Amino acid sequence: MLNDIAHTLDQAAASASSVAQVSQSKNITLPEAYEIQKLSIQHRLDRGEKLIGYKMGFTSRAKMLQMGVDDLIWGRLTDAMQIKVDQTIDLTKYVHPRAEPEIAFLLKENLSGKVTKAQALAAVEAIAPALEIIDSRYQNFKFSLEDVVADNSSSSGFVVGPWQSKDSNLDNLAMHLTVNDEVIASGSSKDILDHPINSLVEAARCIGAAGEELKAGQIILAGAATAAVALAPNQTISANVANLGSCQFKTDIGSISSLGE
Ligand code: OOG
Ligand code: MG
Repeated sequence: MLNDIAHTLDQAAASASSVAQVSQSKNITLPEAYEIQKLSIQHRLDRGEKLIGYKMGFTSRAKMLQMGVDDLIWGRLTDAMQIKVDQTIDLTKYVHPRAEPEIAFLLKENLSGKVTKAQALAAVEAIAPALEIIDSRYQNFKFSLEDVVADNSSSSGFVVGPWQSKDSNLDNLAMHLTVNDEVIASGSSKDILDHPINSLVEAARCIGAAGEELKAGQIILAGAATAAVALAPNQTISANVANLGSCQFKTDIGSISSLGE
């Protein structure tokens, strides 16, 4: 049964089509939801994609409020999800994409289980401003906690800006999401679990509890500081993090008749 759901969600992502929430027809537990996520991502790995990191979700109040979910979640990142700085994305490859400003960590050591903030930081190679493109495979971008976890926590794409020293100060840095040079959402690095390093501590704990390990060379997204913004054609979307810099991507001019559902 879990395998069937994993297959459906993988196909929905691959074909940019939406499906009904799992919870509408079945009661699944949170551990089952993570199992579905794993099975679903395995389909991608079987097609040749590589696991290159993890993302944390609902690490800020702004995100919890926007989506009506109030527990930390995590998902897997593959190489096919990475979008280059300044790349133009094809909107037909998404169901109803949204972008959100984040901070990324690059690891130089493995990290797993209960670690202190100092241990987490010691495992970091570099820090960067980042953007995540989330795209729920569920109709109307609506889901329960279990639904979104099964759907790889809405993970769809991400952009990582220039890597900066791991010693960069991450306290209370202003974070802005701009669309075509207009600031659409603003927050602070402090909005991410009071400090983004806490997100890395949580990633090590949650992913460790699932029997996996954050690995040297992997990228970990700390979670958005602001609510996500829906994408439309012909946009330039940037995340700007004070002192760390910025990164951006573009959307094509394509038709959006299929966006929304
Ligand atoms: C779930 C993913 C949440 C974040 O940064 O908080 C997330 C969603 O909002 O669809 O990526
Ligand atoms: Mg995110």
